[in-house]
Amino acid sequence: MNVVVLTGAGISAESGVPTFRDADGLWEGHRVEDVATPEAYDVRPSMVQKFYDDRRAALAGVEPNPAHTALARLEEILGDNLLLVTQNIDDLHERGGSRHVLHMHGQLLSALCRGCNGRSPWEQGLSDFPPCPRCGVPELRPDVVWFGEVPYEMDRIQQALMRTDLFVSIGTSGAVYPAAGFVQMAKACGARTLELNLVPSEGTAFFDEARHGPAGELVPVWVDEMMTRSAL
Ligand code: BV8
Ligand code: ZN
Repeated sequence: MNVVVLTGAGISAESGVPTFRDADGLWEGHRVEDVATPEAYDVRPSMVQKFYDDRRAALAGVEPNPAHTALARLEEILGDNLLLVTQNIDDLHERGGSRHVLHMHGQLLSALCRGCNGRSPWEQGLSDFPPCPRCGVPELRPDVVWFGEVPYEMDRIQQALMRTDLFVSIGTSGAVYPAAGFVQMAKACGARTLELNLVPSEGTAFFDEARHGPAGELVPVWVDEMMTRSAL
């Protein structure tokens, strides 16, 4: 059985990582949509760098929760038949044991060089504009996909959605495209669709089944159900 799982900020909420819609999506009084853009970075690079430096530093203080570790158990069983796509830029799926995670919106622990376009693992701050480890140019930006930029590995995601048997969306509001459109793509190609979210998302009507509650409770229960199904 082929399964595609899409996760959003809600899966990390119980780990203490604030979601975008908490406090109605504000960070230090700025709307996230106004900070997470190339324009904001061009006009006020230090403000945008600080937004990501703060979030990168906060990773040290959070731990994966049972939803992350349950998905790692599912990967043990399904192997390559599971594609885990996350919109999150934290490393909680990896720290929860998942070995193959597709970060369609990039990740905090990576830096992208505007000089050579190279990407390098990065744990420190970027506000002091350190030299790129690959080309030496001091042009490192957060390796995240901003509004108006193209998400990573869209071809691979679309290929997987077209042939999957099951599409499961966990902890996402369905507010941002193209991720919010994945359920329709999967459904159009014959997949069953399941939403696991605290409350009905904006796209909840597209799902065959929706369960509402905290991911830390819903995801382990769902993974246990998957384990007992012989059809895996
Ligand atoms: C693109 C990285 C072209 C950076 C992010 C008008 C109409 C439609 C679309 C557009 C439009 N104008 C512009 C667009 C396109 C735009 C877009 O969709 N804008 C929105 C605002 C309308 N999209 C883009 O620009 C994208 N690029 O379109 O390029 C293209 C298209 C297709 C193919 C090729 C090219 C790029 C968007 C990426 C932006 N970067 N993140 C960073 O992190 O700082 S977006 C960011 O917000 C997240 O990554 C995520 O994707 C998004 C939404 O966040 P969620 O993860 O859903 O979190 P949210 O807080 O919203 O919801 C949390 C949910 O969890 C809630 O439902 C809550 O109930 C639930 N929850 C809470 N606690 C729990 C829980 N669930 C379970 N358990 C809990 N405990
Ligand atoms: Zn470089």
